[in-house]
Amino acid sequence: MKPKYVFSLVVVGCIFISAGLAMAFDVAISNQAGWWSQGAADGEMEALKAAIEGSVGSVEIFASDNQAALATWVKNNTADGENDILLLCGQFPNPIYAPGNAQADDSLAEIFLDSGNTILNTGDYMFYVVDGGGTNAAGGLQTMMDIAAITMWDDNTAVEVTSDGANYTPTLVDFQTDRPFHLDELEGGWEPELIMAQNAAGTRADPVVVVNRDTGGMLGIFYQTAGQDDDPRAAVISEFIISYFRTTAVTPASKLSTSWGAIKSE
Ligand SMILES: [Ca+2]
Ligand SMILES: [Ca+2]
Ligand SMILES: [Ca+2]
Repeated sequence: MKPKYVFSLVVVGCIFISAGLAMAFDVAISNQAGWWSQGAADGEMEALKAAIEGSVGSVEIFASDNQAALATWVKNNTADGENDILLLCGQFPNPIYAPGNAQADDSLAEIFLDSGNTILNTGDYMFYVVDGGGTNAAGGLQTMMDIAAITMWDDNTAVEVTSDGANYTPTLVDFQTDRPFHLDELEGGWEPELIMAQNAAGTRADPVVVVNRDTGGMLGIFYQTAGQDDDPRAAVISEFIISYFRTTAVTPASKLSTSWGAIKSE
């Protein structure tokens, strides 16, 4: 083969790889804030959107008065063959999960999760609060994960950044989380996927992403803290999505062609 054709193939291959990395998944953000101010959530989520645009297939923000459209997004992205991300800001929108845990297994949110998609949360206890009240309480997480006793208690739990956290989310520093994932309460197919910061005993973590090995569904929490508007949510969550999630969690076909150095130098 003539050298110029080889060069052309390399160029086409690189374009294909770039397109594959950029288009592998979509992101929806529900910016209805719980345990931090709506103003801070509006600003941080706009910053997050700007940071990941171009690195993901699409990113859309849904406000609290637009949750019917969010439900449509969830339906459309449930079984499309992509591991898509739904990011919540501390409240669980009622059109995708009936308040009070009335849908034990057939909510739009759980079907989305169990179809191999990802739900992330920042702010209040994951899945606990709906429309300003603790209507779901601890049962929200328990019902979504099908783990009867899992909780997210323990105010002021000190967590230290792990080597993975330093690598994938360089903005993250040691802090105190108020609603950590309890790694020692994971059951069934659930196990840690990426621990970015954890307590000394390794039993509590935030930020962390856990995966269900049976379904491929992932849950992740970032800064489940009380009233801390200044936590660098947009920076850390965007670093996670652009680094770890985009290159490893969704396992694009081009994974073997992708080096960490190449990603970081983009
Ligand atoms: Ca999608
Ligand atoms: Ca999907
Ligand atoms: Ca369930």
